Amino acid sequence: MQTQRKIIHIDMDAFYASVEQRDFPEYIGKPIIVGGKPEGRGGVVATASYEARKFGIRSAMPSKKAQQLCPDAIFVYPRFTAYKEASKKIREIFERYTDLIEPLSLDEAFLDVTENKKNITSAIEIAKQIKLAIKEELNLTASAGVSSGKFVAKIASDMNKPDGLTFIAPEKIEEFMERLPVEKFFGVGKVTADKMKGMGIYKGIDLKKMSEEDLVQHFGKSGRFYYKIVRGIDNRQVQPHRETKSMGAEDTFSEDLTTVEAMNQELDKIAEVVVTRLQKYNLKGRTITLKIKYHNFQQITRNHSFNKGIGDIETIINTVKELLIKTNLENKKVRLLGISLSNFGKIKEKLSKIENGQLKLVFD
Ligand code: TTP
Ligand code: MG
Repeated sequence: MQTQRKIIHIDMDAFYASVEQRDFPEYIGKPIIVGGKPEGRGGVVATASYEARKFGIRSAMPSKKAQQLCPDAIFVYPRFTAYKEASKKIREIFERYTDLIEPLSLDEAFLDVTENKKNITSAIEIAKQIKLAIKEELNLTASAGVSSGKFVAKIASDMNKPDGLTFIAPEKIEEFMERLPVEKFFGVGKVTADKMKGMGIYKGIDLKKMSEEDLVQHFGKSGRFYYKIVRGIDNRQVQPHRETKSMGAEDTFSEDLTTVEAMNQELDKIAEVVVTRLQKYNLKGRTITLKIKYHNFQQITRNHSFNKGIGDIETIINTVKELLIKTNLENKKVRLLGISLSNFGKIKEKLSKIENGQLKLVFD
């Protein structure tokens, strides 16, 4: 019999904002917004302290809007060097327990502690110790999710934030998934969640009623994944050496698109999702790729490369729309559109180059 895996997902609480509050005690207890300033053309919120979140402020929101919601909020520019330093120290704490660590961004990682360097049998105990070490040594708090698969561990870490520790026992996973609202499914963006709701799918239990073929027909490859995950099947390994090669989003439509206007509208929505993801992982890509799947399942991709990293929504939207118009759209019915960025290169530490109140990431 295969032993039940023990997976921990750790995610730091209000990461950038917490580092700022730690390093500048005058910010403690105050609504802090890390990101671009609201003046001028205006930047966006990278993250906000929990005090600021009470006003409805969220990541990726325009800073101008955040200021309207909370006029007393204090805006601070990101200090990536400090976040990288904290991220490195968190990793050193993880390494006391296991080398099977898969970082997803500066502030989150999966750990496989089925076998661990301290021979501790309880993954909950390890999660407790890691949280304590982060608090004592770094003066920061983290939330942890513990389960037997990556998907549920990741959802669990978000359930009792901040400073949470949530364990979902393997025998409870299926029931947990049945009750889970679709928008909480990791990887299901707002667009897909809305589409699911339009089909009467609100929770895992509704997804479970669909056949695998139906799910694939409506959601493409992801459909197969949903079919498995809702049944608690998640054997994906913790991959310590995974590198992000491309990042994007795509959507399969409930009705095929036949006009350029409709396609452009969908591209606007998909681009928004892509940009939010890029921001979260601090990435800019030199290559933008448009994927089109026609109603007969024939698929094409078109791409365009730049000599610098791209992460802004305008360039992405303009590029994919140009790529789209250059394809032959005559009598074509489109069932899926996707946008991805790749060719990330190394992000230089020169991150404080500020133009028009917005922070720019610079590539080597
Ligand atoms: P998150 O873990 O998503 O957010 P968080 O740590 O600030 O808050 P939470 O307690 O809910 O986990 O992202 C980690 C960091 O990544 C965040 O502190 C700032 C950055 N980030 C962006 O720059 N842009 C984004 O859109 C998001 C979501 C995050
Ligand atoms: Mg976090």
